[in-house]
Amino acid sequence: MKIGITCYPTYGGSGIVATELGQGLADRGHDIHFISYALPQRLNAARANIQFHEVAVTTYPLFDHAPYALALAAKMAEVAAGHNLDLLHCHYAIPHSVSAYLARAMLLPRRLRTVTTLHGTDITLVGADRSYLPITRFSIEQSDGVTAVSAYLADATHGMIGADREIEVIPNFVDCAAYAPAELPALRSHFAPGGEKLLIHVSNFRPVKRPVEVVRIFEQVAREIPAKLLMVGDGPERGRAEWAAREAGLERKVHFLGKQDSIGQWIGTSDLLLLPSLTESFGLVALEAMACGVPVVASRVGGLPEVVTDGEEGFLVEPGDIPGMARRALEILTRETLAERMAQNGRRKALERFCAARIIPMYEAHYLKVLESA
Ligand code: GMT
Repeated sequence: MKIGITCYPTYGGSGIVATELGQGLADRGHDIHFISYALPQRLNAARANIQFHEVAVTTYPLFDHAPYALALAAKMAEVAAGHNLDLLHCHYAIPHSVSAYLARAMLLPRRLRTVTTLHGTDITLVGADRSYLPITRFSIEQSDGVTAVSAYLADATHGMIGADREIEVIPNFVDCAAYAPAELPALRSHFAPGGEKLLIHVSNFRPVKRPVEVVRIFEQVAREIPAKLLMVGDGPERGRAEWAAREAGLERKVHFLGKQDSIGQWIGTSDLLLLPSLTESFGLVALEAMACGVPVVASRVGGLPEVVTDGEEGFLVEPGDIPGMARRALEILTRETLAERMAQNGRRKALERFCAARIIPMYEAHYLKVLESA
């Protein structure tokens, strides 16, 4: 198949999933065309059957806001016609699927198919600003195929736009070879020279990720046992989280590392992942930790219970319950057999249910279904 993929190319789960999907599909012989305003962050392998098409947005004194959705639609139509694409796969309804709808209309009577994958913020964005509801509903209804990364998100979408639209749940996945139990001794000895336990948080530091709570949870853990915290990523709440660490006198124990590559190596070197988010449609980083054999303490919200089973690969705690999360973290960090069992459970579950090799064929089957439909 010849497939166009549009995603947000930045640091975030949806861009990672879209990029890994494109690379996996290319490995399986498909021609992949990424269409976006920047090269997706994890697009790393040179392959003859992967191309990138940059969307340049013209600025003009009349425009207060550059019309990205229109520039994207024009580029989608150009690439689809020039490379004879079978379908466009959009990660996020807003604005990508609206652009794909326009591109498809521009190319009529040729029938270009469109698939939309919902990652979550499409729906929370609508929740926060109802003026987006009609266009979000429209773009989802008009897509030839729609997938969601968790049953929770599919249900939430049905709750918002009505139950008629078929939404296939295709969970996120992980490269089980790149994310595997392995620790980097140089990292471990640098950050935990005295044998301290290493906790890690990885996110884009949006308010929904609750990075300040991560620091507060760690503060309670570090009162009981020797421990260090690695904060990986960057975003709007980083300053507040750094301030919270300083205020608590933890500046020598909490390391803010900013955006990093090779996330699997950072996670694999750690003893526990903290993810106290207010909501997560899936929580890709929890899956990455499980694949690395690292237990997770996360909020019991959204799609996270579809990834982490409480008591099996980690613990789920009510969002905002800082003492509860600290207690669960301490339980794992002080009971070696429990930690080992959770590590093994996580790796096994990732291998059995969430490896790329298992999930990518589900997208292929979805595409075929869409192409065969009238
Ligand atoms: O959570 C974010 O801020 C980033 C966002 C994204 O665009 O990557 O994440 C969403 O999509 C991920 C990939 O499907 C999911 O793993 C995250 O749970 C989801 N974030 C939220 O629902 C808050």
